[in-house]
Amino acid sequence: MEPADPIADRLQTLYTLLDEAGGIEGLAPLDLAAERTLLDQLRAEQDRPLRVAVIGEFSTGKSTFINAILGQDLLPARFLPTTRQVMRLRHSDDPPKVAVADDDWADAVDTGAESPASRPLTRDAVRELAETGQPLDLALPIPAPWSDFVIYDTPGVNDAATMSETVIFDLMDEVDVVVMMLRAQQALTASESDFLGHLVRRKDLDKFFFNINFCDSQPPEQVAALRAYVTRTLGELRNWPIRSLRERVFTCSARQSLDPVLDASDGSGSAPSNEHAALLTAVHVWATTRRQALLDEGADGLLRTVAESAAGKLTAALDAASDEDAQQGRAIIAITAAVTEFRVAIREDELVLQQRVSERKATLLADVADAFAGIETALLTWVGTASLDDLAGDGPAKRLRVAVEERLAPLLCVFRDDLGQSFADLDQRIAPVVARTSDRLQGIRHGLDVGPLLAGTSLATAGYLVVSAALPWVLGATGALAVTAGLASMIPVIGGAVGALVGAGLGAAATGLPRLLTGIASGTMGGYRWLRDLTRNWQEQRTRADYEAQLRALVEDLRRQITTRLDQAVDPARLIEGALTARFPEALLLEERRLQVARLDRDRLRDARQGLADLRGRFIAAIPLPQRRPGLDAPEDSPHA
Ligand SMILES: Nc1nc2c(ncn2[C@@H]2O[C@H](COP(=O)(O)OP(=O)(O)O)[C@@H](O)[C@H]2O)c(=O)[nH]1
Ligand SMILES: [Mg+2]
Repeated sequence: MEPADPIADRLQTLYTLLDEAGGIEGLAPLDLAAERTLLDQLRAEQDRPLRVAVIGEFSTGKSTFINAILGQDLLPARFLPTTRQVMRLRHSDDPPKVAVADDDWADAVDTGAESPASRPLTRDAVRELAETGQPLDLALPIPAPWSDFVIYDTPGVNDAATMSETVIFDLMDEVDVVVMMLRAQQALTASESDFLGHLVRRKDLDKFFFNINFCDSQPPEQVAALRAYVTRTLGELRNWPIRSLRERVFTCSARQSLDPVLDASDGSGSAPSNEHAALLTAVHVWATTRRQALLDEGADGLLRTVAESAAGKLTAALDAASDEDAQQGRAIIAITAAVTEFRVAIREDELVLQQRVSERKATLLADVADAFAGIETALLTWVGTASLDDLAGDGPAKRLRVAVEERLAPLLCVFRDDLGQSFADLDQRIAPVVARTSDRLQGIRHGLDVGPLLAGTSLATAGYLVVSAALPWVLGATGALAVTAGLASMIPVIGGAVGALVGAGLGAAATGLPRLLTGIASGTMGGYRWLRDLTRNWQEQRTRADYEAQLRALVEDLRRQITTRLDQAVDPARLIEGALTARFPEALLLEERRLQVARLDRDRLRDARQGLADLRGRFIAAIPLPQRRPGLDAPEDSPHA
């Protein structure tokens, strides 16, 4: 026993597989839109309501028959040909509505789409809209089991004015089952036979049921005879086996079926006739069974097509992935070989170029070193000889800059930017040196820093003056004391001599004092001047020397900076790369391609391949037919698995 809805299950499986196949990581998405469309069609076909068309010549009771199914006197039913267009009736739990249908009305029925111009369903509304002659779409509650059906009421097949034959002929193809109404009074008229003759040649009569209407107006034996006649005639017409035709020909009065229902709604009627119920059941069962059989049969083929086609695409993708993988591998080898070959080919050029660049660079660096030596000499010479005023201004900075520019610019015109940066650094660094030196030189120019020396000298002079002034007086006093003592000790000769000496000393002291004082004063002034000049010269020299040292350091710094920049800028490898690129652009392309290939994630590619192989196996397993093509039996057969 099969599961309840095998088609739905298989549909779901295939939808899931298609989803998985569409998004395998690491691989370009598979285009499975066509497969999905097929599944959608199958699902739509499975879900769509069955269709039954009621046909026959006018006034055979078609509308009445449908009204009996609906259980209400809804469709206009008269002896005049009232139904001039096809009317579709479909089940809806919403408030009943009627609308003029668009051209693509079959679609509107399948999707249940509402026409924007729909109106509440009343007999008057139907009558009114019927005047347009356009197909009408009626949505209303249809009693079970007919709620599964879309029911088509049609104009009479012999109603030439409406061109209804064409319409009905087309409709015949679209519906699942047809109920053809015949009239008991004139069953199988000439025109009906003609019509059926057409159908026999062109249409599938298997879906036809016949009802001999108006049987209420005939005695029962006549009804039985009529039925036998119709069955026999139809059998001859189409070579239908009479036995199966018996199950297709009914004798039910539409009027008699409808009236009791209508009456029943008043509470006074009875249920429709057995014959009516038998016809409806036969139509319903046959249509349902037949549709299921067609679906099963078609679904098998369709699901198989989808599964095989998807598996085929997966296989192709699998092959493509393997191919791509192999291709990338080959590309890597080829590119590596090409690059190597290319490098070998240009090796000589490269060496020559490298040699040339290195030589030029060495020359350049030597020239720069010379230039700097010249700059330094010129600058230091100038600092050694310049006046203090010149030194204290911004002369040194200017001179340095001018010297550097004069000597280096012609050498380094190519590296003007690098040079500019070095000069900017230089300006920044020389500024504080110049400022500091200037301050010190200003100090030397305006005053000597000899205060302590002067004070010491003054003190010594004063001491000397005091001592030199006091000495004669001390000597004199000593002489006087000696005279006094000599006189007193009676050594008059000695005393006299001493006294005379003292007296002479005193006299000499008295006369020499002014000259002594003048001599001391001029000696002190001379000493001061000598000391001052000595100190000033010494300080100036020291500052100049310091200045020179700093300038020398600056120049050296600049030299080092420029040399370094030069060294970096004149990089043989870079220059060679540039030159090679210009000469051999394909080398660059090859390198780029090689990088691209190297970036390919091999692992992801392998995972994706594995995923594809698994999925392909499951697709094949989902193919519903038991016998499978040998090549598709199992994923292990895959040469890539
Ligand atoms: N006596 C009788 N009258 C019927 C029967 N079926 C339909 N009629 C009447 O026949 C007329 C035409 O019916 P209608 O349904 O309009 O036929 P249509 O043109 O085929 O749709 C209406 O007046 C119906 O009442 C029936 O079985 N017995
Ligand atoms: Mg009608």
